[in-house]
Amino acid sequence: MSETRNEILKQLIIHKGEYVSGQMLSDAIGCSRTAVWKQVKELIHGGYEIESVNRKGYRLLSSSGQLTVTEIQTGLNTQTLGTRIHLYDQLPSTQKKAHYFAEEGAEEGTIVIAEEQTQGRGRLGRAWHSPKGTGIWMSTMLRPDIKPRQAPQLTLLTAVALVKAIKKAVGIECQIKWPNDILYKGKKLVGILTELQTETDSIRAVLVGTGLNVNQSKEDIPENLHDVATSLKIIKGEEVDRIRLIQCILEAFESLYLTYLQEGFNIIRLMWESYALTIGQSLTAQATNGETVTGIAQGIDEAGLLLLKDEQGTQYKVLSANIRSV
Ligand code: BT5
Repeated sequence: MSETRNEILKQLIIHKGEYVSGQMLSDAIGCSRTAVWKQVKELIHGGYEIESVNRKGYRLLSSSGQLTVTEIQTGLNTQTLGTRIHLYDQLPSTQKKAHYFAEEGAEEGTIVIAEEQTQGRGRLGRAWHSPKGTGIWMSTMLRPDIKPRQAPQLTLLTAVALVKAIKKAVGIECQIKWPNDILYKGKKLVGILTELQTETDSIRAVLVGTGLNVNQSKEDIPENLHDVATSLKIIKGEEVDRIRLIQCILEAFESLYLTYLQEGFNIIRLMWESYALTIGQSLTAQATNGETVTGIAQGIDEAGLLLLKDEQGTQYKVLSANIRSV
């Protein structure tokens, strides 16, 4: 998008619902009123609904439905998260791109978003279905001063942030299935993938990938996922504003992340447990000592590992990758 068009869009978003005069726009941006009109026409052509009334000016009625960095950043209430957003129409995977930026020395809080992923990835080499224009396929790059073994805590923090943001933006209450799924009525709405770049015993970067199904209709979900996946649109019965949702996610995430860095994991752990579906359930998993155990999930420990108690009352710790069945 041209610089002028971007600036006009920004002004219209800041004054959403109000008229902004052509004169005001041309003064603010430093171009002629004819140039303003030309750019407004381009915005309309791009899918924005903009009303133009003689002597009053222009009024933004609705967005194009596509993501733009300008719209995400306008009105975003964060300090660092989202100040650097790399947005693409299509990528193999936002995680892959975020790894690249991390290696290039990108600053903490750098975000990568794609409208579509052709090789979206889940854990353990699994695929993540990421169709065009319907989801939030996003990776966040962090550089926390923590040990690699503490990294699972960030997956749990992300899950809490997502649950809070979805509640705030859409009014839907979801639950967390340990460690990285957010479910609504048993169907998966969000998947989280946390990857690390490490150096001996320290972290160079954490890449937190979030895949959130937003505006898929039932037909957009592949048949093999029909029984396990859902989207906010399917739940609400109407389209959801992805821009507002991204803003809420970034704000919730940053707020929890700052709390985590200042006060430690315990407060996040308690929030996580209050949303967790897994607690009290029976499951089979490989414990950190290598044994396969079946037991009842008790909670999570201070490192973010799941605590499982078997029938004999022995307690085991379980890493996220090692749940066999629930
Ligand atoms: C996850 O893996 O749940 C982590 C998914 C992370 C995706 C994001 S999108 C942005 C960033 N860039 C990437 O390339 N990845 C991250 P896992 O727990 O392994 O779950 C994967 C399983 O979920 C698959 O095997 C399917 O069964 C199911 N699945 C695939 N696509 C789905 C979707 N869109 N919605 C719900 N379930 C899905």
